[in-house]
Amino acid sequence: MQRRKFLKKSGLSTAGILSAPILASCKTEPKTKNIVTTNSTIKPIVIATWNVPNATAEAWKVLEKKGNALDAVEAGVKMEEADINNQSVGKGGRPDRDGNVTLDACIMDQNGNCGAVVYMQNVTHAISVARKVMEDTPHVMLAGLGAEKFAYDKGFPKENLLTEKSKAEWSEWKKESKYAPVINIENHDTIGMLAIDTNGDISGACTTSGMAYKMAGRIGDSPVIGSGLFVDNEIGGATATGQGEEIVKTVGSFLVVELMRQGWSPQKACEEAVNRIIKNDPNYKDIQVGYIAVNKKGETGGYCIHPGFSYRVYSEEGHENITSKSYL
Ligand code: SD4
Repeated sequence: MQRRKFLKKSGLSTAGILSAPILASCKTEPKTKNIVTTNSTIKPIVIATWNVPNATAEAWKVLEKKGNALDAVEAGVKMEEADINNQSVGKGGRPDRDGNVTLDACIMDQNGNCGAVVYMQNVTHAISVARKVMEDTPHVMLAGLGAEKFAYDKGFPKENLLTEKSKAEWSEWKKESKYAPVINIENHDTIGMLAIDTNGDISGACTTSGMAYKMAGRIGDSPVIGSGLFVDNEIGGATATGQGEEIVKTVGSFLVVELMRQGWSPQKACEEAVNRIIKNDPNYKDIQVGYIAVNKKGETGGYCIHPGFSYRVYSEEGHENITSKSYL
């Protein structure tokens, strides 16, 4: 698989969400609703962006013991944060252009509570700090030094997140210093995860070190509730990977969930969210964005611009990596 295609910055204008004319123009607008009112159909499930078998297996361990979806997604994505071979998340992540590894993460539970950290350095488990923000503060989002100090206050250890491998690659990159994000840079990238537990409750988590060699201070979609992740326990959840700027401009994960609220399947909702990006950006061939979604019935979907994206599903029916359909 070709993993290294260079991207360009795009001039996407801000896209409106859920405006009546746009929805009215959608030929596949469905007639049915996805809201489930009984628990007879509840089947636990976990899905995650990219082929991350260790992460989904860890989340499943929580679900099969009848643990809750929030604990499952936290435990799942922590596997990737701790894996120094995953250079897009947590420890071992690629740095910004100044050589600093800065992490973004958010988490959302079945009650609509959420927490996030952005631009946080020196702490591996950004997702757990985000959860602490959600549970132990009156706020939703902490940034930079404030997030880091909060993490230490909560007992998280200070660690050097820049591995020799990522440092060496950065030193090489500095020779030309050309910011050119790479499509499908690995087969495991930013991890977004959604789970439904045995009570039928849905939670989600999303964590990343962001785009490699980004400007200092840059924040993508991943820690932004509604962009990188959104959960509505009545409807379902969605999460994203890829070029965050495009996802933020279309409030992508919120859009997917709102489309499911109107009866769209997770698959069709992900497709429409990608279509919104494509419609507004003539340079769409130069960017990658992928969405995954699950609805309250446990149906899943995924869609992306470029081939090469996949998502991992773990349920009672098995554990598999699904190649996402793509626009191109
Ligand atoms: C970001 N969405 O920071 C993340 C990066 C990513 O594939 O997903 N890369 O924009």
